[in-house]
Formats: sequence, structure tokens, C-alpha cells
Amino acid sequence: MNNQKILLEKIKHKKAKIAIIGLGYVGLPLAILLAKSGFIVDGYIKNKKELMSISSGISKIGMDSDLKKILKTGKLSVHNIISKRLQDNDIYIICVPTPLNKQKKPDLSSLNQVAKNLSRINLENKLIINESTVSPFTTKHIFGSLGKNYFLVCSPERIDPGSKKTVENIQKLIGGMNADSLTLGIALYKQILRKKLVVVKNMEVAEMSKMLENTYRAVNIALINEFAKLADAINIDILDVIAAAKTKWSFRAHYPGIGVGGHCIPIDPYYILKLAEIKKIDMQLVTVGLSGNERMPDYVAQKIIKNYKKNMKVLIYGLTYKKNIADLRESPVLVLCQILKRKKIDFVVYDPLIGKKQIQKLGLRIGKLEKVDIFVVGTDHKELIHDYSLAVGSETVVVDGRNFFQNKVGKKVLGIGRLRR
Ligand code: SAJ
Repeated sequence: MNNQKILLEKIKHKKAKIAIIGLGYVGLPLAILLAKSGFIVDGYIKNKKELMSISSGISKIGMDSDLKKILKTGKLSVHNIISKRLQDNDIYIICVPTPLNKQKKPDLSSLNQVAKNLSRINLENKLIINESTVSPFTTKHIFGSLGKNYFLVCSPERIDPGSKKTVENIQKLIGGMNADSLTLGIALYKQILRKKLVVVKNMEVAEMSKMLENTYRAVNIALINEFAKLADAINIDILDVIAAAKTKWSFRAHYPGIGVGGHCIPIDPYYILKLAEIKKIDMQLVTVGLSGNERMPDYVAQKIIKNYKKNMKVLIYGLTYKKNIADLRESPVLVLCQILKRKKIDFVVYDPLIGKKQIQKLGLRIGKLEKVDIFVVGTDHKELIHDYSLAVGSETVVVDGRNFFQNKVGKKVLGIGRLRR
């Protein structure tokens, strides 16, 4: 039996030992799912503190009870990435971050570090799967020449933090370096995914699709933000307009807001812009869209500044990048806070999901839910529905950065593209 068949049999009988490199929003749910399905899974991370906390069943992504249960079975264990155990695995699923550096260029340092670790072991007859978000040809460039006779696929992650969509229920793409690699990748995911895999021609199609998916979302959010600003100027309610446009089959609704945060949408398009720059292809629609989104915190700040008088009490409610998850990464509300600080506007913040220590670490002052002069909706967590009445009095001006309020509250509600109420 040839090497590919040997690994295929191991996958089919759940005997393949799986390494998940990176145990964050992508890697940890995947590790738990694979372990629950019966595989032996080794999670690898480089941060010692995180390693200790995950090994004790504490995850920063709110999967503690699942994690504790699966750790008890012994099917999942957590190791340092430099552990010799790495060479005993058969399959390596890479789920490390691909952020931007200060110049908003791709930062592939985590991926390159993983490649270095893998290049030190004998990869013969093993399978590498890249789930990290990269632009076309990156998977091949970084993981395509680490040794002989190993297999390589790209299957970009499609996690949606905070939603009910869980890993096993999300349709995924997969593209292989060659047919044998693809067969192995499909066999593995078939063991855990409920949704049929979408097999694409090669790894580059998978990489480029992920870029298109998230750039499409970023640019469409930018478009609706621009329409919302015009709606503000002509006093038409943008939500009425979107509701009307949604009746057209080819219109996909996006909604204006205080800005675009998270580790995907505001980040991934810069990866495709870098490739376009190298290939001297003009993608200014993407560039202009991204900067339009990045200006939204300032658009909201202007509404606060216009209504602010010295010594007014200002409360910003909700700091995270989107509702109902405790994730501050790239949050536009933090950009708003910096703008208000620069304008010497005194404010306090309140977020039901973010602890006091974390808020203080951000250099922000925690406020109480009590009557204020200006109440700013930074993030519309589900708790807002009852929290707001503690802070919004009859004279409170509400600056609604998420168009949460459908009716008038306080003295007036200033939304983004909403009728002044
Ligand atoms: N946002 C808007 N208007 C919108 C939608 C989102 O301003 O109409 C803002 C959100 O407030 C947030 C940011 O954009 O600040 C990103 O929102 P998101 O809903 O796209 O949330 P993410 O970052 O968790 O996006 C994830 C992504 N998943 C992956 O990349 C694997 C993204 O591809 C998905 O489209 C998205 O989930 C989803 O909701 O499906």
C-alpha cells in the first residue's frame, strides 16, 4: 500500500494523530471537534501563559465547559510548539493569526515560524492543512517545499464568532497541492463536517475565494456607510431604504455602523491589496472602501462633538467590535475613544462583557449606568435593551453608532443615516 493510502486508512479509522497549530478562535473549536469525533489531537501554542490556561480548561473564547470535558477524556492535550511531540503527528492543521503590521502590510511571521518548526521534522507521508487566511500562492510559497513526499492542502477558516454557526455546520472550501493531498484533506474533514465540502481546483482558488469573501463584505459595508452619510444629509432613513432594496433579489443587505472591526473584515483585504501592488494591478475601489470604513469612528465622533458642552457627562456603551462577543480586536469603538481623548472630551465607558481590569488596561475610565448628558452606543450588546434606560434621561442626547434605537429615547437620537428623532 502506498504512503497516501496508509494515511488515508489512518484517517478513516481515526488513528491519525492530529496537530492543531494555534488554539485561538479558529484552532480551539476545531481541536475540540476533532477530539470529540475520536481523534487524538495535540494542540500547539507558543505562548506559555496561554498554554497553562488552556491546559486548565480556560479559553478566552468562551468554550470552557467543552474544553474541560474533552481534556478529561485525554483525547486533547496542549503542548508548546517546540515540543518534540510535534514529529509524532500525522496531520498538521495550521490556524495561526495572519494580522497586519504597523504599515498595514501582511504580517506572515506566525506562518513562517510554523514552517520553520515543521521543516525540522520528517514530513514524509504527512499532511499539512493551512486554514490561516492568506493571499493566493502563499500556502505553496511557505509550506510547499519543506521536505519530500508529503501532502498539502488549503482550507481557509470560516468561523463566525458570536453566531450560532459552529465549525461543523459551516461549509468550507478545500484545494490541494495535488490529487493525493486533496483526497486526504477531504477524508479528514468528512469525519467532522456536516456541510458538504466545496472542492476547488487548487489551493490558489481557495486562498483567493477567502480574500474575495471578506473584501466583498468590507467594500459593501463601506458602500452602505457612504449611503448612510448621504441619507443623514437629506434626512431619509437608511434603514427604510435598505428594507426596500432588500426586496430586490440581487441586493445583499449590509448595515451602516460606527466602523468595521474584528480579525477578518478590516484586515484580509490588505492582503489582496499587497498582491495587487506587486502585480501592479489597481484595486482602488478596495483601498477607498477600507479607508471609508476607517473614517466611521470619526463620523460618529463629530456627532458627539456637535452636542458636547464642557462638563457634560458622556458614557460610551459597548467597546467590542461586534455585539455579544467579548472581542476588542480592531474595534472601531476604541478608535472613537482615542478621537474623543484627543479632543479633550471627558467620557467614561461601560461594556457588560469586558472586565474592569481590561478597561483600565486600555487607559479608559469605567462608568456607571446612571443618567448622562450624552449616551453613545458603541456596541449593541443584547444587555443594551434594559441597560439604556438607566443612563438615558429625558434630556440625554443619544448618539447611536449601531442604529440600535428604532424609536425616540431621551432628548433626541442621532443615528447613522437615520431620521433625527
Ligand atoms: N459590520 C458592519 N455592517 C455590516 C456587517 C458588519 O458595520 O453590515 C461590522 C461589524 O460591526 C464588525 C465588522 O463589520 O465590526 C465585522 O463584522 P462581521 O459580521 O463580518 O464579523 P466577523 O469579523 O466575525 O466576520 C466573520 C468573518 N468570518 C470569517 O472570516 C471566517 C466573515 O467572513 C463573515 O462574513 C462574518 O463572520 C459573518 O457574519 O458571516
